Amino acid sequence: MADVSAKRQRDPEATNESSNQTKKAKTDCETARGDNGNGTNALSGFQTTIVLSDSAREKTIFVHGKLADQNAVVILEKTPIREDALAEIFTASTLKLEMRNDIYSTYRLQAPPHLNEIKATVVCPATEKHVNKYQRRESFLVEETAEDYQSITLPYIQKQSFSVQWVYNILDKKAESERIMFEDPDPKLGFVLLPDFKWDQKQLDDLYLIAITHQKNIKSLRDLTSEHIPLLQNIFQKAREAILKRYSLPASKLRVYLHYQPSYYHLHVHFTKLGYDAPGCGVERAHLLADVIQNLQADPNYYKTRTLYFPLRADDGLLSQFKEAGRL
Ligand code: DD3
Repeated sequence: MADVSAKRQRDPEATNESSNQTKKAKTDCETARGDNGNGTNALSGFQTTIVLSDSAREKTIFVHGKLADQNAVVILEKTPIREDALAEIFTASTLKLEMRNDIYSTYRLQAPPHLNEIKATVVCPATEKHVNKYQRRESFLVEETAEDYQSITLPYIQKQSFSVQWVYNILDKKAESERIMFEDPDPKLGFVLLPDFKWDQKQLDDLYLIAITHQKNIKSLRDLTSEHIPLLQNIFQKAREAILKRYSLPASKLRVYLHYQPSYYHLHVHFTKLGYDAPGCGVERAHLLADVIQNLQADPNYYKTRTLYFPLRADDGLLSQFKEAGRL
């Protein structure tokens, strides 16, 4: 951790993911990617610095460390037990009795390795922002008027120039092209629909897809006006159709929404399964796409003029900007 903040002091651009330094570092991490096929693996050289957060309930752990001399964040998550694996779990596992009492007994069950996977997500090289993001922090609700957006938020996000290179890689088929589930290539109304990182696609319970617009100049909800209604309706309709076709999930089982603030400033829409308590689906951050469309129909400048509320983490640079402006 200490070296991350030290790096920042020396190099104010250290959080800019598209900096040359980061580009060079990427190749070092690249060699650490994938299975080496000789018993070692991409993560065998990972040196843990600190556990950023963990959750027994969510069965996750977020770890900061070094991978090939670069800062890295590794996220480990136990995957849900699938119904279609049950037969094999019951027949092919070994059981160790822990205790027996009356009609109750508990065991430690060791499932066959292929049914006992842990999903691992690696961010390397990780910026200070990535490291901060996964640290448990208090958050604060911010009230952002239209003027606050112009004088505080917009200058902040422009100055940060958050890299959305990974989004462009998806749109340009330079990454994840085989994961694309549906695409409407229209430059104005089009989008790409694909599984979010958070979803391993093994079970529908935690279905999480994102629709990323081909238009590159829409940063967030705040940029939307009535002129974007056709785009939003197109995404709403075609993505739900594609999800029905592919996963047999009807619109009545889907939560379709935008985040404000988003985690990246390129317009995208979240599709999660109703009943899955997806991170960021709470009222303080999620705006239902159906509501967004209706609000724009009622008032073309709804999102340009309304006061919007959202939570910011204690370590978020934008929060400091709101504090400095005396808005918190
Ligand atoms: C991200 C928000 C961003 C760490 C992590 C995720 N879905 C992504 C790159 C490719 C993707 C995503 C930033 C980054 Cl774990 C830092 O998300 C992604 N590809 N959410 C997909 N399909």
